[in-house]
Amino acid sequence: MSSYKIIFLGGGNAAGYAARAFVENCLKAGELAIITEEPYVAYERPALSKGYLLGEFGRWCAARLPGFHTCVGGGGERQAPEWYSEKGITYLTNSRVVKADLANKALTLASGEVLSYEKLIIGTGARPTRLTEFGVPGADLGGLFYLRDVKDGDVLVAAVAATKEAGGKAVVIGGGYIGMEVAAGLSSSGLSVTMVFPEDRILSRLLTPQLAAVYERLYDAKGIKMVKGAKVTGFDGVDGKVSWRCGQSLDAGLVVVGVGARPNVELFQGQLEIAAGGIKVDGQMATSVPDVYAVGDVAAFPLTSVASGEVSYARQEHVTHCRLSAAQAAKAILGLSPPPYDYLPFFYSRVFALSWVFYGEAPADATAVHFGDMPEAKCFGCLWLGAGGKLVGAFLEGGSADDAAVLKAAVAGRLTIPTEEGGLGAAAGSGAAV
Ligand code: NAD
Ligand code: ISD
Repeated sequence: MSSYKIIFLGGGNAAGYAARAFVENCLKAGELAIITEEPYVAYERPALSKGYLLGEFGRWCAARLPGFHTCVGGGGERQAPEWYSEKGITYLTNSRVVKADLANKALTLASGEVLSYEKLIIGTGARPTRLTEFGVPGADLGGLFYLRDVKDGDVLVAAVAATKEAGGKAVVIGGGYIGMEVAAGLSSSGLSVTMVFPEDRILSRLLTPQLAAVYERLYDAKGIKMVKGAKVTGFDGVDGKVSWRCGQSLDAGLVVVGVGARPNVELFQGQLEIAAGGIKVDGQMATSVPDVYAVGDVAAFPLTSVASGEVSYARQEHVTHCRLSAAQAAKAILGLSPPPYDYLPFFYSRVFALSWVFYGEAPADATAVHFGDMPEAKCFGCLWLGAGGKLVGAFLEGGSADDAAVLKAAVAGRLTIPTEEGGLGAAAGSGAAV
């Protein structure tokens, strides 16, 4: 049995950032092992739904490993496999953990090998929700693709190339982050894309109708069709193609599904407290079992609502949280007693030539105040004002890093914006863009 002072279970973004934090804080050679079922050391996952899909079409700028190993996305060193060996970190790739015995501090690999630890960090992430889980007929056919890891990305890039030879039609199911980014990627690769999603607008959990309209205009100009308010009701396979039904029946060479993600908690069921579908942790990322920590997509941590000030356990499926929570757990394990994890929700995306950031919350009952040159789709955004004119969320398309930093600080500082006559809130009430 091999023994380690610290084991990080999972090889996603968080693993690379935890390793970086351990090294920065004087980790000794031989103390850390990282276990992943993937064949690669940690990489910046956001690239997969953005630069990776530019594949054949834009090879000069397509993201490919080793180019996007962590921590290049967070402004750090590119940690290729040699980085880990130089630091004395054991990185077990192609290694699936099939049993986690937290009481005995032991992990069993699919090979039968057992590893023991003094401290464990769980960063098992999330997996795509499958349409088979909803019992959609034909959802298990070839021709349907999901996107979560490099293997998925490679399969998809190959399918894009094959589809271009065979009609060039693609369908994207889901109007969320994957749907929006993948549709742009497939379209940029030369495919004719139709998006199908149940909501009345793209990325409806964040974008106001006004913001969504700008992106929808762009997608329309790129030839991307949208079937809104609809769910696919089934698939039929014909000659390697997929025929999908949604009121009508249409053919496509390839279908990409992005209908959400589920946290990977199964190994720990009955052993750890669960909250919000994830592993419950405190402000040090410590779970309900001593010496076991959880970070990234799988962790449900105490999050203070910007709007209400209330604290509740929440998961955040975003790379910034992966990075910060991983560093937090590393510091806690090293006895550095970091202040309780204080996270401001953040999301960003890039589609075609556009690029946006969002800080805070976008509650339905807040007043949304739009600003900027939305018709030109250049620099514009939205502020969400809660009770008393308190700024609870801010969206910015096309601004500079300094602009984004100002908005972030304003949301983090719960800036109050006058809502009396002539103020921003009044402008919003009148429906004006300011
Ligand atoms: P999502 O939650 O963003 O979007 C899911 C979409 O699928 C929604 O439009 C939803 O209504 C739709 N949907 C749900 N069930 C459906 C069904 N039965 N039929 C048709 N549509 C259905 O999830 P996602 O886009 O799949 O993203 C997965 C994960 O990856 C998330 O954690 C996301 O945060 C992350 N991600 C983030 C970014 C980013 O932050 N820029 C980019 C890519 C992925
Ligand atoms: O920013 C992102 C992005 O593009 C993702 O895929 O965050 C997600 C992470 O992978 C989820 O942690």
